[in-house]
Amino acid sequence: MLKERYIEAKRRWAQKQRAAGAAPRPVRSTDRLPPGQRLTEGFPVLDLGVRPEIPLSEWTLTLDGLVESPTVLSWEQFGALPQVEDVSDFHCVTTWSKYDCRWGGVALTTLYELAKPRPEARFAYFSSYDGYSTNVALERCLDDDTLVATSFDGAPLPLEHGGPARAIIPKLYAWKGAKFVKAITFLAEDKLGFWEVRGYSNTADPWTEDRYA
Ligand SMILES: Nc1nc2c(c(=O)[nH]1)N[C@H]1C(S)=C(S)[C@@H](COP(=O)(O)O)O[C@H]1N2
Ligand SMILES: [Mo]
Repeated sequence: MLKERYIEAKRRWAQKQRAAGAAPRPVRSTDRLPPGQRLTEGFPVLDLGVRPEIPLSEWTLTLDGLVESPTVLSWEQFGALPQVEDVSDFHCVTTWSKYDCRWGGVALTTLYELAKPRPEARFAYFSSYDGYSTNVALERCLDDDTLVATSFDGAPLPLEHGGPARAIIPKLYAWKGAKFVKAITFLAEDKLGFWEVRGYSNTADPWTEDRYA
């Protein structure tokens, strides 16, 4: 079932890329703002008060856990993977939303294909260089708009927004997107992340105001 979801995500991605070359993106619905959110024009920064500066020569992204091919990617290796761009809306649980964020990087489906999680793996646990972590069920994030992003608006992702690389999972509240991402661990059993152990919702759906557990 995950496999089908994964294939379907790749198919939609190809379709989206093709459409982007030929025609403008379709007009979105007007009820774009999830309940309880307000639109911001700026881009607030939320972190733990730590912004780890990792030289690119020392940066790595580890893909491990229940995978057939445990992988440690250098910055060069990461940059050599197929790169994609996706425009999405960003919803922070503290009630601000930002529209039309243009992220560039590597699709989670590409990393999934590389590491080859075993069928028992149903969760992803993201760990970051600042000690942050967050967890997501694969069926909720193995989609064509989930990226490990290294650019924002066509420029390298700034440190304050999680550079050099961060996860983006647009369909969920933004705390599910780990800034300064260091590892993605595929697990059979769910394991709560930094905010999830502190009372934030495990599922984090902005459309149902699924904010706190
Ligand atoms: N590593 C790390 N990732 C993180 C956080 C953090 O403190 N550390 N904060 C989360 C929260 S609560 C939000 S709302 C978004 C904020 O992203 P931004 O600072 O780019 O707006 O990052 C999420 N990812
Ligand atoms: Mo947040």
